[in-house]
Amino acid sequence: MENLRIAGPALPDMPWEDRPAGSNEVLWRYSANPIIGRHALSTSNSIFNSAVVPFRNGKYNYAGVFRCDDTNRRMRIHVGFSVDGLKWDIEEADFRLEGADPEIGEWAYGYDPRVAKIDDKYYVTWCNGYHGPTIGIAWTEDFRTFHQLENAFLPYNRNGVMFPRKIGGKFAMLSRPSDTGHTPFGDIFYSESPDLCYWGRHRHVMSPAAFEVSAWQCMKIGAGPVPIETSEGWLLFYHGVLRSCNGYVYAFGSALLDLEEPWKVTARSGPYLISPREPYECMGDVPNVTFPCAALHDPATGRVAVYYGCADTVTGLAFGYIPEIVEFTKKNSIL
Ligand code: BMA
Repeated sequence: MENLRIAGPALPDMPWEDRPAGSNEVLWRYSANPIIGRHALSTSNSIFNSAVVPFRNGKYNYAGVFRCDDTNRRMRIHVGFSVDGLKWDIEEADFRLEGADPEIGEWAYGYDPRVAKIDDKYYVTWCNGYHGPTIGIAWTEDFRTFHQLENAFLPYNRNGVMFPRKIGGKFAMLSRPSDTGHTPFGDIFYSESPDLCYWGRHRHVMSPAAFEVSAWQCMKIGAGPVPIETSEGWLLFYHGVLRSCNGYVYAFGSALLDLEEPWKVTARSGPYLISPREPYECMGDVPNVTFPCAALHDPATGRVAVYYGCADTVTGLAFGYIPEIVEFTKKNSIL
């Protein structure tokens, strides 16, 4: 993968730690995980499944939207800023949405946010409560004012993840139709929109894998961070779920999607990249969950830092090289 081209702005100072000596892992965990503890706010029960982007604002170089469940166990989204992408100043008050049609603007709950920068705006998508979970969308330019748009889909839907540029002249999003509960099924679909109000031309992307082929992703799958554009296709990190005798286990792996027709999957990893193993991934409010929602990357060095929720309680970080991950995905593809 020496000649792999990677899109995106330069990020030479992104969070990073070299692969530990003797490790042959494609993605390795940060030695100081978790980077955000459950009690970072005075009211928080847990902070996880959260999204960050490069964003300059005074002394800060990064901004993010964080899933903070409070001690009523209400699911809320809070804004945070960081100098180095590791230590985060998360605001005590949850984020405020403006401008929505009052019929959909009434807040019920929100969780598992993602952020995509498209042109000069940052688009937040999240699982938004509206007679059940669906995909909410809001845009911001300053991480202060968030302008809420129409929900993208009918309930029930989760894991709405936008692409970082228009495709075929349209906004594009991956999502995972689901149910009102702890959905025991789930495929990833692709939808497009000319105006961020009406979404259509829905296309199937991929289903769970056969148990005999890749068990960690045999029950349901869902898109993770905003896909990364490379000359080998969109690099997508996605989570997969296995039902064990002790409940659901959430791991994540990688896939490559066609650049202009992203519902066409060109490679998909059989082995996982990260599966719950460390105490902070295996112990918490929901044991055995590693759930990626964001990635920072630097095109010149190929470095990527993946932010993932751990056991629905805290936030962790894992590092890798995009060319190696692309090669791993192709070499171990189950297609
Ligand atoms: C999913 C979502 C995620 C969560 C996961 C494991 O359905 O609710 O937020 O991390 O379950 O509990």
